Amino acid sequence: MAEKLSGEARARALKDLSGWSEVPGRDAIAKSFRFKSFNEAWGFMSRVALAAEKMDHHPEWSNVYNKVDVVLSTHDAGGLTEFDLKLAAKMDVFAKL
Ligand code: H2B
Repeated sequence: MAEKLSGEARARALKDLSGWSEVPGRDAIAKSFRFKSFNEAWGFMSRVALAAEKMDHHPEWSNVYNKVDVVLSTHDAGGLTEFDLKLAAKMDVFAKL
């Protein structure tokens, strides 16, 4: 099972991600993605869904029209792990497509 990130490794990893912030009161990160339309938001979600299934690591998210709010945390570990950082980085790439 993935280890929870802590200390310096955690701080360094968070610094490398842009637009993600720590969730108050929870060992998790969040980002709100905005697109031009529902169609683009859904395209993003479809790409993320395929990557998440492949990784067996899934986002907590909600969608309203062109906005997708995402929270990432590793439930099995009870906090932030390498998997969350990998999925966050993929999401950032997909959001720019
Ligand atoms: N996603 C996330 N975000 N955290 C997990 O701990 C997790 C997951 N565990 N997706 C996976 C599925 C696990 O429940 C299955 C059984 O592999």
